[in-house]
Amino acid sequence: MQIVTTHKNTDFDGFASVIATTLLFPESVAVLPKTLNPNVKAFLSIHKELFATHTPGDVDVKQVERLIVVDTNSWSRLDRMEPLRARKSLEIWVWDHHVEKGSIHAHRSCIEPVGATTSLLVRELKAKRKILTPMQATLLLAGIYEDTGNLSFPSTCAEDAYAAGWLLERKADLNILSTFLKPAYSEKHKAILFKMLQHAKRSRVKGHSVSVNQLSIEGHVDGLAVVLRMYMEILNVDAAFGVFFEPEKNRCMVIGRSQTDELDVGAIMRSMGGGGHPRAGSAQIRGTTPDGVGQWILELIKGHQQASVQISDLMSFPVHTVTAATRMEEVAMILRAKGITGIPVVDKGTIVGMISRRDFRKMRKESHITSPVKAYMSTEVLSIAPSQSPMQAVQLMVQHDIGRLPVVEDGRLIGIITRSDVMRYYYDLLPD
Ligand SMILES: [Mn+2]
Repeated sequence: MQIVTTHKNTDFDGFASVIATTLLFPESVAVLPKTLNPNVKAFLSIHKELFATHTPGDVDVKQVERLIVVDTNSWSRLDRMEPLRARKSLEIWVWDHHVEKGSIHAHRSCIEPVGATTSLLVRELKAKRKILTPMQATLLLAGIYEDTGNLSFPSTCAEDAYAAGWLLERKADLNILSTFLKPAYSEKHKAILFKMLQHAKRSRVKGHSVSVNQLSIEGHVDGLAVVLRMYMEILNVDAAFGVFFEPEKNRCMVIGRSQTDELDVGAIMRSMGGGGHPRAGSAQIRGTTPDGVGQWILELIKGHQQASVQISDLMSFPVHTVTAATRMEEVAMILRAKGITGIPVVDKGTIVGMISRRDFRKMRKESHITSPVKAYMSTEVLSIAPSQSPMQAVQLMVQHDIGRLPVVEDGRLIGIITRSDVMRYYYDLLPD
């Protein structure tokens, strides 16, 4: 006999993974632990006939030749499977997304750090071109959505989104799903936020209002970023940091959020070994006290003030320029050779215009290619100062639908910043 089971207090990812396994290997008997999460229990009470499941009490463990374990890799999290542990002849397969080594030694395993175990099984169902009913697709999508916070937790991978897309194609029903999934902001989150607010402190660091909050939590809690965002908004501070201490693992999960570009949370988190972008970041720190981590954050904010990223750090220079008398054909050659889409027009170091690939469309006749730039350039030129922030550059580019901004200091052109420079800055720094 071949059985498939998952961890106690089964969540949707565990349950969906069990069902996905039975679709992949129809000879598998689905065995669910006695303890199920309340929302899974509610779902099962309505869909019982559609999903054939058994309890560990129903199966004769002696008959089991192959055990498939999904969404966990440790014996202690399984329900009544201990008798199988010592069996030499037992074959074990594992599908899981928790990459820390567990106590189950599998003969065959698929363990990858994706957002939900269900996504790994969906990948196989897809490869084997299995046919799913809308009901099955709905359950599998619930597994992915619950573990990834509707594909929004930082642990979400492309694999999860591919799997979700495939399940939606198979008519997964989002109305049913939202009835059973707990909201991203749950009772647990509410309790954490309440505790944080009880001992909330505000401090003023380098002109910014900042709140660093330390809290012990029991076990890993997903979606703490939602809590931190609410915390920041309620306290109305420029930046908020949550230091969530997990005593049994002796580690701190640090989450930071900022509402100002001058306080670059990503830079602070990178200094702590994590990652992020200017307005959001996180880090995991082991073997330090939460208070120590809090102190460290404040020190870093003090130190990072001068180092917050300015346009001068991102701009390119020297800048290629042309004069108002340069001929359009020459501009075309320069744009092509340099792989750029626009170029400032200068007169004795001062910008007098901007000529871009788009301006070539204004030419009516082929012979105009020999005309001077002056005839086609745009003379209303926006510029930015080297001390301004990347966000200010983005705002100007979006407002005026332009792809590049000359960087001007004391009336002198000192560099150029393009949309891709800014985007690279925002996206390259995002954590894995
Ligand atoms: Mn899971």
